[in-house]
Amino acid sequence: MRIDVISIFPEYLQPLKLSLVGKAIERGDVVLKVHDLRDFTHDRHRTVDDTPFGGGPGMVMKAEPWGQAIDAIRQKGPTGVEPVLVIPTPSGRQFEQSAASELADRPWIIMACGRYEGIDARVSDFYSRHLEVQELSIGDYVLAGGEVAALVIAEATIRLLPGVLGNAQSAPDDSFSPNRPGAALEGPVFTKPQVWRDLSVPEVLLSGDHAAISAWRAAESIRRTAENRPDHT
Ligand code: JEK
Repeated sequence: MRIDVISIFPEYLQPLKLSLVGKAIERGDVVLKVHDLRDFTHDRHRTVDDTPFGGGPGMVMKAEPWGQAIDAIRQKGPTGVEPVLVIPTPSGRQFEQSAASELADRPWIIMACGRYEGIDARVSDFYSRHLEVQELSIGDYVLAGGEVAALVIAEATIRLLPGVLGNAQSAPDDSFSPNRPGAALEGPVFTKPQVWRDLSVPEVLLSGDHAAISAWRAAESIRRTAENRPDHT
């Protein structure tokens, strides 16, 4: 999979070089290119923003640098495959596990990370005529820009790629997982030592009684879901 990220803060995407995602990049399972939007401006001040038509607070990202950047990246990219253009925005469709699964099947993703009050709407409108464009929101809170959302979307997607998760309880199981939206939440987990400070691991987990363990985990799962996600019960 190839991922191109465009941002005025390319350093923001550095965490993708770490851990599981970083290893996927090292192996070549993911080719990640991060681009500085300002490299696609042509004026002395490398301007990327301007005042909003119709008035209102803040600044809006100009369409022109985005068009230059996306066109250049599309031209240089692999031939015969079309990218999906992902635009993180607070007004996007909720990003869910199902969207990560669908993105994981795509050969090429371009992510456009806005700042200020967002990107001139004509960028999304224009590329919608040529590509699949997905405007996505990672949740109901307001970030200062699209970079953190791009990190979230990239990590959730890349961990689903074949071979990226080392262990056997890996990504395909997520579709059956208690953590999928709409299902019960996962219960608590424990490891050694058996007693830490004054706290013991629940006795049932040491019993070797697999039916009892399953029943206990199911009950914990239901209890937590009612407590933390009453909307899922
Ligand atoms: C991309 C710029 C900052 C901040 C205007 C919006 C209602 C008006 C833009 N889940 C998510 N939260 N935030 C983002 C996100 C934020 C972004 C950009 C994504 C580009 N910003 C910004 C305020 C506003 N307000 C909320 C009141 C617009 C995001 C995702 N994905």
